Amino acid sequence: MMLEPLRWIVGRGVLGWEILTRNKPVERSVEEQAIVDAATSGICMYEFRACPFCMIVRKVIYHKNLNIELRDARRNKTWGEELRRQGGKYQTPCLKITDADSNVQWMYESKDIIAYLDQRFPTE
Ligand SMILES: N[C@@H](CCC(=O)N[C@@H](CS)C(=O)NCC(=O)O)C(=O)O
Repeated sequence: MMLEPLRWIVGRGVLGWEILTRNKPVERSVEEQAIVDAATSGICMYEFRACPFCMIVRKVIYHKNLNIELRDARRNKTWGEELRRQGGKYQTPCLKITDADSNVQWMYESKDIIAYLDQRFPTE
């Protein structure tokens, strides 16, 4: 009961910090962005809005200008259950990567996720 207001306050702080400190998105031509969008179409991220680890990954996604669907696993029970059952644990951030053959990989750990995004979508 007391947890919800606290979570809300922390969440506002995290979101405010995220907006103030994130780097602006890289610019691409329409053609280049279409290629990147096609590559990210099979990727989504399970997150909690107030999670600082998620915030760090969101900043990377924003800067790299990646259209990765964000799934709030706390507010949306279906996504929460999906994460727990299919991913293996109720922890965020978690990237769900579906390849062209429909093979699914669940990637936990913010550092691993950022390394993966850096390798697939290098910037600078
Ligand atoms: N080492 C992990 C830590 C992730 C983590 O601790 N996430 C928290 C949210 S900030 C979590 O999912 N806790 C489980 C829960 O709240 O039920 C990372 O860097 O991604």
